[in-house]
Amino acid sequence: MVVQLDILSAKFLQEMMKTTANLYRLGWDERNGGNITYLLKEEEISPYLNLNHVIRRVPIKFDASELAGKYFIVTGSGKYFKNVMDDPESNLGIIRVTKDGKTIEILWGLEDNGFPTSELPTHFMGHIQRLKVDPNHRVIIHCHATHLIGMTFTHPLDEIAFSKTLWKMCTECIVVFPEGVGIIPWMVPGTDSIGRATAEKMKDVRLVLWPHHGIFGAGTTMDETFGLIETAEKAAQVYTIVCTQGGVKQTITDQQLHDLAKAFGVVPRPGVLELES
Ligand code: 2HA
Ligand code: ZN
Repeated sequence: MVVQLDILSAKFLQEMMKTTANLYRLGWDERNGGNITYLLKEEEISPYLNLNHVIRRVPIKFDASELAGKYFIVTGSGKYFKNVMDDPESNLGIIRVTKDGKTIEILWGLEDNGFPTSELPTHFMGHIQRLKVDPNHRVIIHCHATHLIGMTFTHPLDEIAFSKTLWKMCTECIVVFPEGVGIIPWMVPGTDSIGRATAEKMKDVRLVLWPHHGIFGAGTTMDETFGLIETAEKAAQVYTIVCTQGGVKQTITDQQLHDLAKAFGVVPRPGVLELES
């Protein structure tokens, strides 16, 4: 007899529960805002689930064949991050992409006929793109980070200018996201088009801003991806405070940002900083 362990004790499930709770606590995922997808290895899931037992099949509208056979734990469409901790089986799901990339198989969760996140096209297209850049990239988080959204009303939506402002607000920023942030135009969420536009940006960056909506972050682990968003959001919060205090009187200079990048062995996105003196 095969003994299956309690899936609620699985590290990946605990990470999903804690991260959704943190995002809610921080006020970045009101109501059903936000979504997370986390690429899992078969050997991470197999101690907990019979992988031959498909609960439900859900067709998808876009081609996910590049992710054929891959497993993800995802947040559910219309679900509230606030509720994940108390009822993970309804609010989260473990899914597998079929060989033809046209259907997903639900292996656990999404009880009461739930569906994966409405932003599945953006997440899947993002994973396809990030895996090409770095095969260890497994996590994509979307949230409604408050101060970053605020900045999309008050700051020019130019990637170079936006990245530079964020870098200058907190010393750590250039070290954490030396490639800067990507920004797409305002678009209707939940569509394949916004997925394609976001994934296109993800060729070069791990952070993509959706003006007047929120941010997407991609990374290798839940901690790293959450930390990436947290760092950018902190810089946006400092920017907000700086503006309300009357604006910048002094800041980190471009030369100091070059020095930081050198000290930490990162290469800043070309075109943001003035050339070294
Ligand atoms: O899941 O955040 O962008 C709700 C959203 C859509
Ligand atoms: Zn959203």
